[in-house]
Amino acid sequence: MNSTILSKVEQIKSDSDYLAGEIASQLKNSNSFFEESEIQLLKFHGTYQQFDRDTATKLKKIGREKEFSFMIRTKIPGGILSWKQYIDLDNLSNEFADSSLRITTRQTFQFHGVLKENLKKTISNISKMLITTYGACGDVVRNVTTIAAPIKDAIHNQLRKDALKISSYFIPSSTSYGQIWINGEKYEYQKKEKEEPIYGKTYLPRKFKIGITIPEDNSVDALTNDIGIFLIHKNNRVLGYNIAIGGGLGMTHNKPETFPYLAKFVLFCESEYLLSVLEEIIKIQRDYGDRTNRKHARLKYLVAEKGTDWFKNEIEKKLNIIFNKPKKIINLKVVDHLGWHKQENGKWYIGIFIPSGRIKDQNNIKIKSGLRDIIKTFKTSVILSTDQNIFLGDILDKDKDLIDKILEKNLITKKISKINRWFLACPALPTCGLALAEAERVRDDLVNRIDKILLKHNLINEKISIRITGCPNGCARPYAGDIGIVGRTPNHYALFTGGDFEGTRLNSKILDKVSYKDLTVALEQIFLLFKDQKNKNETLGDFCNRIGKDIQFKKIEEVLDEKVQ
Ligand code: SRM
Ligand code: SF4
Repeated sequence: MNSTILSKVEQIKSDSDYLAGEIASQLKNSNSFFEESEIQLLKFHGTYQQFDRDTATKLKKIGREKEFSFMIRTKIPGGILSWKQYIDLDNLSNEFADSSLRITTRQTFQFHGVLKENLKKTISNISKMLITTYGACGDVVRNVTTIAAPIKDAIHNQLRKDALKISSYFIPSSTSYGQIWINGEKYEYQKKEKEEPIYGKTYLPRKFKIGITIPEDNSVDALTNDIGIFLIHKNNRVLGYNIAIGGGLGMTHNKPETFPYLAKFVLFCESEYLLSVLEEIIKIQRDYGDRTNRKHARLKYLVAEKGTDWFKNEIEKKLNIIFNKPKKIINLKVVDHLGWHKQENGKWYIGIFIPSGRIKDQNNIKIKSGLRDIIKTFKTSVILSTDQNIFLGDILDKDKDLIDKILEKNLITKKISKINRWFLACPALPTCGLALAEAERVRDDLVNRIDKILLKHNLINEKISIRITGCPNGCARPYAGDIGIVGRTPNHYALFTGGDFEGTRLNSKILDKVSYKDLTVALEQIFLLFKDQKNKNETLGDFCNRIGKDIQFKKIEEVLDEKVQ
């Protein structure tokens, strides 16, 4: 650690009386915003204060206040909802938000555009649906992710059970949430009530993420989590869990001491020890994580600096158990679950593609109305996925055609290009306060441009994962895809290539700053190199990783007028 002065957020947490702060009183005043300390505390309660970045500069010029509103993030472990919960959330988004529901890359829903006067009503209504927003953000364990496809075999059932169990185990204990949003306005921490037995008074040094999956399906990008869990099984029986630690993607441009990192395998444990192993890892991060510098506070820095053997020893010492080394995992895979699939007992599920996870009606494409119609009529189960799509399950054979007709009527796309299928984009502008460039709003245009290039060069059938974010924080996991496009300055992006489709290798930067216009010109050159020089069955990510940065850079430099970096 460079300094011993705690970061500002540490003081705010410490003074907050277990996350209460002055939220309750500030909720009642007539301001359209909260004060700085409360903004930080509100995150633990699942909400971010934002403002419309499209209008902010203009309003400032005429001396008017920014247009503040709130993003509310729910916590939906494994992305699993009942049909009724879905319909209630849909209603709520019409009543209090900007009428969109946004599926996040951690398989939950966000509401955008909620005004302060409606914040309490929205959160308390969500809780009436038996859904919480507590711990959806903040320095605690966030939404626990797992495979979304509602496959009902013993192993997938177990994954879902584990995700729920882990999520409830690590939910904060402080009663401030209930008292502020649900029962009453007055918050008084009562000593006799549960304190935070795991987190302590200042919670964790930073956000903490857990994902659980099986080696046969890494569609959840498990290694990008602080803890990535791989359930190991044989003959439909759970043998135990491989635990990987220290994944995380956020970094800052031009600050090499910040970096994306994939989780490293540390140990194998049997089922009975899963929760205690997770708890010990979290407590190690609680006690050793850097609380002086939030850009160095994630578990990944501790793992990179201390190594996995140190972690294994610490966990073993605390639990007084010697654990085996992780089981060998050969080749992770990513399964495509979109479209119709048999579920069980003659029932079906369908995975439906939602661009950027944005559920809304726009012109004659009526994603929101169409989904609502299907879910309400057929009372399907609903599951959100970490690639921002939605799954509807428990569908009878006789209803399949009717559902297809509703999808068609509302122009909800079933046939999409491969690039579109795997293309992720974070929200970025206008809601995200950290965005440096556009992401979600340029997604469809970029997909179209790339598709055209691939078609021209006969590469349209290549399976390539491309992910764009408006800044280097990595919310759509850009560094874990074949290609990452990362906002740099307005209208400019850094370009990363050479990751893999399975999420086991990070990509690396080949261009530091390229304009949006030249981005596709640069990508075309990489596709041409790939076409001419790839080995049989080689994927784009593997190819770029093999040839390295210099060859790609040189090829791009030849065709771009503007000097690239
Ligand atoms: Fe994220 C901050 C959106 C998944 C890394 N993320 C933000 C904020 C809250 C901006 C802010 O702090 O003011 C964004 C809100 C924008 C908006 O208008 O909605 C935001 N993150 C998102 C979502 C909605 C992106 C999406 O396309 O769905 C995802 C919500 C997930 C959820 O339901 O919990 C989202 N964020 C991620 C992921 C991917 C993942 O978890 O699988 C990452 C990379 C993995 C990781 O954590 O390292 C990610 N978000 C960040 C970071 C960088 C953290 C770091 O260690 O440096 C920030 C900034 C921060 O924490 O300081 C951030
Ligand atoms: Fe905002 Fe950056 Fe995350 Fe995109 S990657 S949502 S721009 S913080």
